[in-house]
Amino acid sequence: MKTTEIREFHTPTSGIFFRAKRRVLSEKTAFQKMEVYETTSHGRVLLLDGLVQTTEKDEFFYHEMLVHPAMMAHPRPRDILIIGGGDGGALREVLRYRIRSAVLVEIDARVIEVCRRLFPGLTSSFGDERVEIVVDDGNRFIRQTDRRFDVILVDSSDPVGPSAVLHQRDFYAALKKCLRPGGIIAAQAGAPLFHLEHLRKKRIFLKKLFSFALYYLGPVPTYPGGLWCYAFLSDRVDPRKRLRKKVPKKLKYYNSDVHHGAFALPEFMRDRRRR
Ligand code: AG3
Repeated sequence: MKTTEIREFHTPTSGIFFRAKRRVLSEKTAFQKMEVYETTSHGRVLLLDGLVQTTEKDEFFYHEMLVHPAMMAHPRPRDILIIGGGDGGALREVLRYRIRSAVLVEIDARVIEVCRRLFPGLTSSFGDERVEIVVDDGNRFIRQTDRRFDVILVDSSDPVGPSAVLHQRDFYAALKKCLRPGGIIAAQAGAPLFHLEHLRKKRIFLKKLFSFALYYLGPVPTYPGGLWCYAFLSDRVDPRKRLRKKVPKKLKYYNSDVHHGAFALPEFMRDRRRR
């Protein structure tokens, strides 16, 4: 059988590879290069600019951990904003709650169109009546909207390319203005093994912006280093407190023990500048 090899380099000399059965799609959108491959081991794999964004096999590790800590810590999340996340995975998790509305702001309409066709397990929620899809630059959207949200999720890619701004101080300062009192932001923050310096700097500005600015961790087997970092940001809610709600049914990764364990940081990631 003819196969194609896909590789993502995590450093100049290491990375991850898949031997794909076939290439399902490869195109240059207005923003980035998008590829989808069919593999035996991981199902369909989506890459943007050569970086693995999602695989059908392990997407739940990431999407559940991006969404549930914030949704569970908030006493009553009603209106939700997702920045990025055009593959629909985060939205699917948000819709497990009794929310009023979810706005998804994705910069690249092609990501949405392609994922709708090729990743039905992720995008089934796009048709839900509570959902509004906006094709726009998230960084622009948050500066011009007067809507306010209870939970904001930042499902960006790495701090290079179109996602770079979504990792900067200015963006978080503007995002904070879109929160209702008591609101929570959860944002993917990168690979502790490879982005430690970036994470350290980011923690400094996040702590100045929010009373609670905490990193938490979860594995994502196909992402660089295998261990992924997320930021939990709020002025009111401490996610380490006991959860007061029932965890949605049928999750594959997240539960309340995982929630609390995720906020325990290994030695190399501890904040030595405790306030
Ligand atoms: N967002 C985070 C992707 C980061 C992957 N980085 C990498 N492979 N170097 C994923 C979007 C999924 N909804």
